[in-house]
Amino acid sequence: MAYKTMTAEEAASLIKNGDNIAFSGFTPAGAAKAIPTAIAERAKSEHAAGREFKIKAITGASGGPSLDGVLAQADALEYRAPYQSNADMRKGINAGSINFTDMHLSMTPQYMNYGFLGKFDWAIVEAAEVSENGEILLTTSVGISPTGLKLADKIIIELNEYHSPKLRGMHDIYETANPPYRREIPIYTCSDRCGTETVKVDPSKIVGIVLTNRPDEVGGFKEADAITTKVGENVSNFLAAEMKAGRIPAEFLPIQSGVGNIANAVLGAMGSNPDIPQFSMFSEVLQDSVIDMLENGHMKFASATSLTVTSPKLKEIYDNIKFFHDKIVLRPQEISNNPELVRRLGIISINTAIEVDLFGNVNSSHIMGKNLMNGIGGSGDFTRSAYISIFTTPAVAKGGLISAFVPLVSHADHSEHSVNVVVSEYGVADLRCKTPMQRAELIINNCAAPEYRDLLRAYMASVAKGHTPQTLSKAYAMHEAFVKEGDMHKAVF
Ligand code: 0RQ
Repeated sequence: MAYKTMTAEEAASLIKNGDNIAFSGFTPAGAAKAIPTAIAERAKSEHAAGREFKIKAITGASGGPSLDGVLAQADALEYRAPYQSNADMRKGINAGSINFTDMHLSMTPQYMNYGFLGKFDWAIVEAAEVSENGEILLTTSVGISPTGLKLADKIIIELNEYHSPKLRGMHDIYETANPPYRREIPIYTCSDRCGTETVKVDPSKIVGIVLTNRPDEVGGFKEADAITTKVGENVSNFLAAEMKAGRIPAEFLPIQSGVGNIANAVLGAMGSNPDIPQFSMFSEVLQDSVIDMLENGHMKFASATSLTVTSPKLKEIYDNIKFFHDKIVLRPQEISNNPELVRRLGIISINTAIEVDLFGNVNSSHIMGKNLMNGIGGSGDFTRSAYISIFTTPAVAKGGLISAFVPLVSHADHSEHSVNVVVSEYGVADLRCKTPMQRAELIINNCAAPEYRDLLRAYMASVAKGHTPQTLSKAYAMHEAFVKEGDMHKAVF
């Protein structure tokens, strides 16, 4: 091998306190694992010796437990962006010990290019192959890796033989130029390719290769329950009706779908709805259900930045790579989530809300206005430019003590101007081109849990009139009732 091989511990010993590191990974897929774990161990021993040791870590989205989990547990993070979904990391962020910026995921590579995230000392990237002339074959995600590899002073590769070199051809690496020299992205259908199979770097920047053999740490899914199944059916029936009404073309439109159990249930319901034709995905994450739908013909093509699939599903893909090669493309997140492409291709976006207010503003990221759950992720990249933007949520949380439908969101991620359709297990509120008053009525009557409808109606009856009726002193009465008495039902209007 043309490069120096080293252990993860040797690699970690090269990192300095305060270094800014771009790690591969978008969700646990393709995330660096061995080196961040060794960095966490190094941090622990430095701390034990009374020395400061923290890094700045930028990834595509969340990382796995061997990245986010270990670094948070070792108190090794000075700064983290743009998304996370790890319990220890969440604790550190909400306690104020980890500085974190919740960021639109398509913007992260741009902010790196613009210098907004500082100079990068390192790119630590998982690869399936590295050639002597510096061609890097990425694994199950692209994320920010091309940008990190380009900008970082030095590179360390985790060469993970768990992943198959058969992945070659599945990636499409393309970077936009910085303004004012930017042209349109030459992608006009979901399956178009405009880039290269590998990321090309200056080989002299690669200071070491760490050999590993580790699967992605992608968790399984809960079986769909009665509520997620109903939400999925409501979305799928709404889309079928839109097509029947001629508002979605007969060849259908590409779908973006978030992560998690509701997203899985929505795709499942779409796959079994006879009125929805074969469709394509133009999304950020491909989960197990997408692979099944490509196999059974419900889905034509899938474009994303990560293959966030369980190990058995990944094996299925590697064993049947010929079939999947012309059905999946993995792009940098700047491209997979690019608003220019979302608008051009007419993407229907489907994401999950934590809470929705009566006027259609959506909170996807915070609990009771203050504590971060995961982050906005790619939901804003797609929502703002979508052909139809949809948000799903169960009508209640915490056994009914919290209503997902509230007078005013306690944190705003997606505004009423970008949110088209809201769906719960009870039904669909189609907010398109409606007034604030009409939106409130639709959300209360169609989506809110029946046990909360009278309370929400009492709020609307009591508020000061205006284009968007609202009484600021009462707008958070339901949240306050939960915070003080543990139950939103106790709000009085
Ligand atoms: O809490 O974990 O303590 O039980 O939030 O909620 O219902 O299990 O649903 O796992 O799909 O997460 C929005 C957080 C939903 C997720 C969110 C509590 C609830 C539970 C989780 P527990 P569920 P999910 C893709 C694109 C980011 C935006 C996005 C998410 C926990 O989907 O992070 O879609 N989305 N990005 O009890 C208090 C409420 C609550 C509440 C739910 N109103 N108040 N707690 N919970 N609603 C991501 C990427 O870009 C990679």
